Amino acid sequence: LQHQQQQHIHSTRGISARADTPARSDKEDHTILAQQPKRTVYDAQHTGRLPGKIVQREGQGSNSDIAVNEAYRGLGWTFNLFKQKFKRNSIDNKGLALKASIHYNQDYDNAFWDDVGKCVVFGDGDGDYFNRFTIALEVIGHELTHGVTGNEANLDYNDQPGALNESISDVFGSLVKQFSLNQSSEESDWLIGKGLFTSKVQGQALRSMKAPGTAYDDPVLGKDPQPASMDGYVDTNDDNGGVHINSGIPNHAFYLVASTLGGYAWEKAGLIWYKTLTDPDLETSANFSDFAQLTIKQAEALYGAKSLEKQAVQQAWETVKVLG
Ligand code: ASN
Ligand code: ZN
Repeated sequence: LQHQQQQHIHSTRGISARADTPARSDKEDHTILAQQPKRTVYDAQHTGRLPGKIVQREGQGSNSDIAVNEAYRGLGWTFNLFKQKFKRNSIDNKGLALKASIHYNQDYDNAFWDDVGKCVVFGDGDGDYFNRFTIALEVIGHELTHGVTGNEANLDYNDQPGALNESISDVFGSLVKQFSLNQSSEESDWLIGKGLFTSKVQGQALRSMKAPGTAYDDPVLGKDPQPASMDGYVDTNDDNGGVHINSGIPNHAFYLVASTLGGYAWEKAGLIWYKTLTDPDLETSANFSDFAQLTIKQAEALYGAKSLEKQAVQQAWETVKVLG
């Protein structure tokens, strides 16, 4: 893991705490610093049997299979974002060992979180339209975040709560990528699944948080169906009620907050979303409006009732027409 620098300042001049941060005890600092990922990568060897054969353990050197290295690295960056920016110790906040399985099935055009095996699973793609799914770091972050959501709000995987569940995975997936590249909101492409399509596809990614509905437009795959506001909300029985479609709406709200506030998206927008995800008031059946109200509550708790941060959150949900 390359990105080990800490926001942790022990002053040599005898000044113990920074003015903008509440002092943490040395014991708490030590507990967080000591947390390390425990990663294992498995190879399903083009079968549907999970997790498969162990091909990489924590601390082992690099592997000759690029998918092994991509998966291992993705587990590490996801662990580090949650640890360093949100003080979360792995998926369950109790140091869960991270497992990834690659080469799942044949020509498999997807990746998923296996909640029974507590493992992220990646297909190789068909090679015709889709490349291997480990190619996009934000996809690895997306799938692992399904594990986090399952341990927290556990949002129902259909209709609006399902689209929120999907959106939260896109939000933290994108943050993992931005964190790995040390990118600000302005520098980020806000794409999910960049590099997954082969060159024959007319499209740059699976989804765009910045411009939902514009990620691809291909003669065979069709057009990106995502709306950017409630005006385009898609009522459908497909895809568990359009969970990967209507997620464009909360995705765009997050993008608007992050780009209004500027700088690193994990610092403010990400923290507000993380506090909301872990808020006991976020129910499994929450709809967009419920979630929006809680983000405003968390922005106020973090930054104050009259803060620019709270105003940005309120405005974003109004722009996407979730709030009136
Ligand atoms: N890649 C998808 C997701 O994480 C997998 C699925 O829909 N089951 O949402
Ligand atoms: Zn998902």
